[in-house]
Amino acid sequence: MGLGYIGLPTAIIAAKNGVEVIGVDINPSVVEKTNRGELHIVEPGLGDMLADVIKTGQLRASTTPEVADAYFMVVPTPFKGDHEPDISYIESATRMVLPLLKKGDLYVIESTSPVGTTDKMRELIYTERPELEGAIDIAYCPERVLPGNVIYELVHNDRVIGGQDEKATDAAVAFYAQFVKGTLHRTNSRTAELCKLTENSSRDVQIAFANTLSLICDKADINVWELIELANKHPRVNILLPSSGVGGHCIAVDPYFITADFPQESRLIAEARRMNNYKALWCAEKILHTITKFRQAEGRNPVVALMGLAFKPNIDDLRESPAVEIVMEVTTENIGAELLISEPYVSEYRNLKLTDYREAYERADIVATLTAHSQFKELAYNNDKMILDFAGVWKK
Ligand code: SAJ
Repeated sequence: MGLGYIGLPTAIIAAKNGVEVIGVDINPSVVEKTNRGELHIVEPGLGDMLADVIKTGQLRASTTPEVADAYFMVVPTPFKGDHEPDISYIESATRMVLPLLKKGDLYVIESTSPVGTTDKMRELIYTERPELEGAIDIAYCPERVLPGNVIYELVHNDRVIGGQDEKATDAAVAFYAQFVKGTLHRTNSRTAELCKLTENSSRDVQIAFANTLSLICDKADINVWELIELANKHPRVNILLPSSGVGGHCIAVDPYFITADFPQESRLIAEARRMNNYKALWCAEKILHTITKFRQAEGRNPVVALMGLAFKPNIDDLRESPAVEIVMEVTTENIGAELLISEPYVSEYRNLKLTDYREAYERADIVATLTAHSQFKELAYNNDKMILDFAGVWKK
């Protein structure tokens, strides 16, 4: 259930390893495209694999589920209200398969979820189908793949598998063992749920520390990239990299699944979220301030290149992107400067006029790097320009 950035690659790789898979998505165009063997997402190397498993019939897509032996919930968990986790997609996907469930089936949630979600779905299943009480193997197994490296990580990353009981964990382990070469770590569903949230929250906290350093270094006129490189020479120090902020549907989202349920206990996690959100705002203010400084110094409006819209390098994903937030803020507040926005991975975005990154860089007086795409690193660093290298393209 769910043929998105995680569901589709998982369906394809399971099918490639001999599992007969029915991929279900409520979006008819996703289903049609998938059945034509065409990818609706950008992920290196996945297109050929899809074409193969569609041709062999090992995978077929549909808008409605069919009777099976195992059911996987790989649907979004967005927010509702003020960063409240919304598990309604998991619930509605579960309700779609409820009538099909039979004794001995496996039911797994892969969607990132607040602690206790699997318990809630267990209760829903057995309330609606009391005759099945205790006869379904119910487990939670979060995905851990990095967009851009999904095919490798889906097979080689270790997985955490948490059943509602030992038998359910066994059944889930047996399923993933068909295509996962990484170690399958056994636990219970609540621990597995919090483990996923912990992984992404720990990264968010570490990035918040790096972004904090970048603000300190800006004020102290110290090169933050050099500072971190030197500090990481210490055997027990491993600082991540500052950036224009934290985006995507994972690191910028999952910590709220902890802070919403444990507000008192998770203040450090909440503060890190605030820090990484603030970094995007700080970058926008820095750009606007630099425009004013240029105008005062040169007596004319500058040409400003805003480099990148994606939430991280070398992908086309703009979800929760700090770069987009910065561009929108600067576009709104800017008076007079000519803004050249470039994003090599998308041809259009909202009503923004996009400029080729080489032309934007060439023409610009002020250059702000918002995403560290590899293409940008081919551009020679030019001291005649006012460069705000938030994304660390040149690390100068
Ligand atoms: N970022 C920094 N500094 C860094 C590393 C990343 O600012 O040193 C920023 C990126 O620019 C981006 C954001 O953090 O805006 C997230 O990028 P990412 O590459 O750290 O992670 P995601 O969101 O693409 O994928 C994460 C991964 N989680 C961890 O590494 C703990 C991935 O393994 C998960 O499967 C994925 O979230 C998910 O789906 O949860």
